[in-house]
Amino acid sequence: MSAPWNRRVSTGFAAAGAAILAGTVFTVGTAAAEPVPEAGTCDADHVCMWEDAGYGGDKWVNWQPSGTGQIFEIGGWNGDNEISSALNRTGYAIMVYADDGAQGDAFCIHAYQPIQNFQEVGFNDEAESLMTKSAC
Ligand SMILES: [Ca+2]
Ligand SMILES: [Ca+2]
Repeated sequence: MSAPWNRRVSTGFAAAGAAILAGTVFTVGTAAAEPVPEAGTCDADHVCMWEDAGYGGDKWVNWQPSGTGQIFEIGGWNGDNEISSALNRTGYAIMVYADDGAQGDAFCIHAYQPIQNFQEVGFNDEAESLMTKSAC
């Protein structure tokens, strides 16, 4: 699920989300947006998450953690409550939380486990933050 303004955020107006909602879309564009990686691929030692099942749509998470207990904050306008698939190419377990700051309901992805569709594990469009652990 993705609102139309999310598409625009992904293509160059990341810092202008509030302005987009306020209706002044194309006058505030000073922030450089990061390039959107190709959907469906994930580099070794990275955790990647997408808005659609089957590793499709916008890729909102592309994280290379370096230890346990590290938190990745999914962006409020860039992925919160949208994640529907994940590839964990790290040796860490990845706790996926329903709230910011590694809070709320959680689901644990094992090391190197792919989640093709979060609907199948009851956590679709829920993720707002992540944390590495040594094991589930
Ligand atoms: Ca989704
Ligand atoms: Ca978040």
